[in-house]
Amino acid sequence: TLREPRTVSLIPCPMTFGQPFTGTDMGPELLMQKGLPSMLSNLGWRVDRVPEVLGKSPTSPTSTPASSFNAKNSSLVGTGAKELAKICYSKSEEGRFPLTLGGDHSISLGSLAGVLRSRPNTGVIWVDAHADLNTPWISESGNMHGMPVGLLMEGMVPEGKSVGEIEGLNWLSEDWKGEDGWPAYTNGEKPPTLQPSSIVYVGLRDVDKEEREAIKSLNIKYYSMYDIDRLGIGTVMEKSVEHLLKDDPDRPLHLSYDIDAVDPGQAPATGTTVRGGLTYREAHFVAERIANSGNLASADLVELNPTLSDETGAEETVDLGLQILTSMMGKSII
Ligand code: HAR
Ligand code: MN
Ligand code: MN
Ligand code: MN
Repeated sequence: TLREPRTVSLIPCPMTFGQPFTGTDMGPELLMQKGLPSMLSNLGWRVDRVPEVLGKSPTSPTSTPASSFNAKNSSLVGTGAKELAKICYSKSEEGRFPLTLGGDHSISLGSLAGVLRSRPNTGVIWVDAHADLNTPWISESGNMHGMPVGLLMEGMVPEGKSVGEIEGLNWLSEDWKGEDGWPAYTNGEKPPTLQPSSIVYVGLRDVDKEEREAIKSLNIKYYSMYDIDRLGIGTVMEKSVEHLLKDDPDRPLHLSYDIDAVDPGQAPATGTTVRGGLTYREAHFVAERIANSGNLASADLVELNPTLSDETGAEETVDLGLQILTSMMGKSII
């Protein structure tokens, strides 16, 4: 899937509108300041630095237009996701590795849609305390960082409804007219979707009732913290890779890494901490094992929010984010 020389497109996407807090917009800049581009070139990647996808510091989420759907700030989230989708689509088409730095997790609606349009057989590893499988029809909070998987997943939209009718998401509607960078769906092409069999969850421990029912009824593969305790992270990752690659060993993989998957002791600077998460080593191992598959072709790191902990906690969380990124991009211990 990736072309030589192997090139990573670094895409800063400082979205905050998918959740209630400001501060998630600081993630990309901190990761860049701490040297991410040179770390990646030291690992042998050519680094293509993409300009920030959203404009400067967004205004307060509370000052934005209300959505008639149960999807807060959906125009802003949807428009940002569309811009990100365009970039991830074109970079994928060029054979590059789109690496998106969040921002809250709503941006993965855009990165995944873009990658899936170019590489429809992509398999997804979703590392998160949460399933992010909500839709406006089932969400309790209306926060769109809890919806990126649900909005793309085949079988999650109720009969007679469609994602394309949500404000900001018309670019995912079948009759989208097309614009620069995101053309209309013609010649039988459908808007990008994800099959339930094409995703594996790792690290779940806070799942809403309707999400749980959907995981069971759609038979989505998951390894919760219970499974990690029972099997160990080694077995969990073997099984995860096997699930995604068994029918097509060359399939491209997308890793969506929500820093809140990690235990709050190691990653306190994030908006929705849940105790009992991945240890420091488990957090690395997940990324290392996916890197070792040789199939990783795109990724996101999301939900860093340095304003939500003390200074030491913020620094430790950003440093861990950098470690996870370099691990997924091929850094090994020896
Ligand atoms: N499931 C809850 C909701 O939809 C909480 C989602 C929290 N999401 C994130 N992303 N931090 O994983 O509101
Ligand atoms: Mn998430
Ligand atoms: Mn989460
Ligand atoms: Mn909950």
